[in-house]
Amino acid sequence: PQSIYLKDYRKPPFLIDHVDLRFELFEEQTRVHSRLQVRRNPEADGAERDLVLHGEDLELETLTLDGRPVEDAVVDSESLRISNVPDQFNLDVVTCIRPQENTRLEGLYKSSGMFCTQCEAEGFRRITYFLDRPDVMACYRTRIEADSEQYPVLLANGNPVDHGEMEGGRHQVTWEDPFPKPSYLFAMVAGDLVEKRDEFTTGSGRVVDLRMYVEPRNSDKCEHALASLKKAMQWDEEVYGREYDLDIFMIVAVDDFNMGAMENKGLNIFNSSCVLASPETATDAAYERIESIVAHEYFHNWSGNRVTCRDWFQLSLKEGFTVFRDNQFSADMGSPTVQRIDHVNMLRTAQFAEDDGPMAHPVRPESYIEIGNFYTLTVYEKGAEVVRMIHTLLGPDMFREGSDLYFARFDGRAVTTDDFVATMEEASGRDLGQFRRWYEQAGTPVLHVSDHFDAEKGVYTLSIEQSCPATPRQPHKAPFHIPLRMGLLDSTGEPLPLDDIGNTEQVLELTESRHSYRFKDLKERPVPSLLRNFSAPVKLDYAWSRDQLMFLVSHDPDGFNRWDAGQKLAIDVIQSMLEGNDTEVDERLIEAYRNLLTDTSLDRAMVARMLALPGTAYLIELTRDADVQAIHETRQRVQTTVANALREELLAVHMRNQSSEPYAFSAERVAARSLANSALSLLTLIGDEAGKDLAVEQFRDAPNMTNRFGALSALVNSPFEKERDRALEQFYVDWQDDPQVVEQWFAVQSGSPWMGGLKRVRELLEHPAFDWKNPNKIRTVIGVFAARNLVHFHEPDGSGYRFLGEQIQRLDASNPQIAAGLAQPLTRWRRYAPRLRESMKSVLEELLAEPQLSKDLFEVVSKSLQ
Ligand code: B3K
Ligand code: ZN
Repeated sequence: PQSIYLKDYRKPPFLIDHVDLRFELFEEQTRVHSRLQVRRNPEADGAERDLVLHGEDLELETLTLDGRPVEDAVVDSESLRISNVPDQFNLDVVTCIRPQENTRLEGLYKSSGMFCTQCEAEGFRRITYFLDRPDVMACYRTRIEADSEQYPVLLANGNPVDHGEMEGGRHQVTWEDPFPKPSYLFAMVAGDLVEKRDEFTTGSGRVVDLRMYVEPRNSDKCEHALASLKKAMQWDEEVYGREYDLDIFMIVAVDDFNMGAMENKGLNIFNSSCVLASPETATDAAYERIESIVAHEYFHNWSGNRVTCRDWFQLSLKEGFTVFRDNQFSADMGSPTVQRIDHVNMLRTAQFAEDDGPMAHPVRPESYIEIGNFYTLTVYEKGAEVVRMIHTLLGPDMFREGSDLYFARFDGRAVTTDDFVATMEEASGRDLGQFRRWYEQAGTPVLHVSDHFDAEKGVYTLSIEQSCPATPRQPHKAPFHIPLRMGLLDSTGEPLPLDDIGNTEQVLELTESRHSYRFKDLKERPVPSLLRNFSAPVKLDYAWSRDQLMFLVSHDPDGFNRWDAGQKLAIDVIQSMLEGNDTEVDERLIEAYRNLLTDTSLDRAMVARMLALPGTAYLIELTRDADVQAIHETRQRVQTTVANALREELLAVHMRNQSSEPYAFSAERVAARSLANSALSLLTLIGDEAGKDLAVEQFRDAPNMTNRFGALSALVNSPFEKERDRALEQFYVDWQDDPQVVEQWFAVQSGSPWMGGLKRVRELLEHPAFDWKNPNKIRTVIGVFAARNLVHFHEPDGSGYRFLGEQIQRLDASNPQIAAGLAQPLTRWRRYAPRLRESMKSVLEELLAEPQLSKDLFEVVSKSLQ
């Protein structure tokens, strides 16, 4: 397979202004008629005589140019070439495809009896021949013909403009999308679906029809998504001045979907698990996920659809910006601090790992073999952090001016991350020249901080040095432009003024390898509070004492840093036990937790976050030659020691946070449920009998899925085997007909270190509810095992790795995108203790030796062995 390079980008030699599609849907095959209005691109870099269209797995039936059959077209497995075409012409193409056999779930495919599409990034070429690249934007008219009874609902982008009965019990609906769009935003759906309606009145007074389409059995699971959508529409008007543009906005839920959701113009398609919810079937976590994904896809209407990407190297232009927007939205809907904590926790655990591994790449990658492999945490999450830093450097008002200018100037165009940054510069007058390195250089920068207090002069000096490790093809890094938000506290916890005006917080802008900052007129040595609210995606290295951390846990005015100080304290305790420097758990940690549990004035959502020890995956990420078993055991020991010491407090917290009110998805209630469930799981973890009884009772009487699943999860992660098995059995009996709930049931088992590891996971693969064609089932059994059940996945005999290798190999033939995604945990092999490392590597080598590897898997495996 060949690499594609950003430096080779050329403007498209031809443009397509209009696309007229007609789909004849049948059970054995689908015929696609396409008429393209093509013209030579006046801005193209060179004059191409031939038109080359993308196309994969298509059967070409007829091809005519301006009404005349084309005889000498050359077709290969990836393209169609027509030589010596005129400057402007109509091309009619008829192709035949087989959606019912499409297991890759790219292009047009079938999922539980309905037809649906997924075209990003390069799926449209599996439907018909096309210039399938985002800088070719066209207006689409789509006519769908199908059996009236089996497929009463026929949807595509835009507005419906015609419909009618046809012969043979068939019907047609025709849709027109007035906005030019790249082919990756094309969508169509045909099925027997129920429609849920709502509406939203925009700021300018237009009434938008909101419609959600689901299978009849899911008709009571739409309310939350529709409510989230309306909140998102309102928010985008208020915060970004962005109004919706079409008369209809549609959401469709499908069970078989490779990722979370897709922002097709006017017709968003969602993975059922990211959109369907009712209090009985979905946990609070699912409610939160749905709210943010619905918003994310909606926000793409401007950041992605109206203004799109020139080429796939610019993916973060739409994804980084849209993740930043959905993070801001979630912060506004609930607690900003809690939202930030959850997000940074994920970023530090998973994106930092990616940035430190063989697949590390810049936010704007320079090359790829398969673009499907670049929908990464770096492009999405680090990309969002980069936009957040621009927001921090410019301030909210300038940032808004910049985004207004960006949307106005580039509306209807396909642009680059550089266009985005240049617009921000222009609006603010700030120079972001050096800042652009965040898009170009991979790797997580490290800040080494040291300090000095001159008691006589009352001067405190902070010295900060930045560096960034080498990453593939980038041995040397130039300094980044890093905004470091900080403050200083005196010994009573009061914030100290940092300048003459009396500001107690500052954003230091680091641009050089070394800086030192002096703070004057201090009576005593201050305690520094650094990188507040995680103002940059960097690792911060400063030798905190445990007393300083304890102090920050209770005094830092920055909520994020209070949480982070607690995490650092716990990490220090766990690490020094691991290294043999400490034999017992530091009493201070237990006291910190005791305060959290007894102080009822604290925000409960925060307390739940603070109670959680740093995850095993994050601890691994902080360790060279990681010995997973030792890390897991030590963490577990700290956890059980704390829980044993605080048994009474945990029982009291569980009791205090019960409610008899009907389910409400409010920040307040979510926080109470999350705290009660955290307390319960700590109690069952230590084998506490009272905790067990509470869990059994909560499982039995739970009025909603959050409580029920919380109890199930507490039992599954405990020594109470009998109660656990009973609960698991009951849960399945109750919910076997609901795929989203069964997925939860799979995940709680495959992710639990208590459930017999690989043996159990193999049993789940044999379970009647498991389905090799359904990505959610694959992810919740195989993916969750490898990502969360770390002691068993990293079994020293290598059995976990071999298991994963087998499944990846099996899946590569049917769904390469999913197979390549599952291989991620293996790519981190260099991080582990020698014995683990060697067996991970040999699994990768075996995969690489396979003769029929997909492009997707080849790229991941070969790059991780380099
Ligand atoms: N843009 C899609 C992701 C498409 C992934 C293609 N492999 C969803 C999103 O980010 O909103
Ligand atoms: Zn997105």
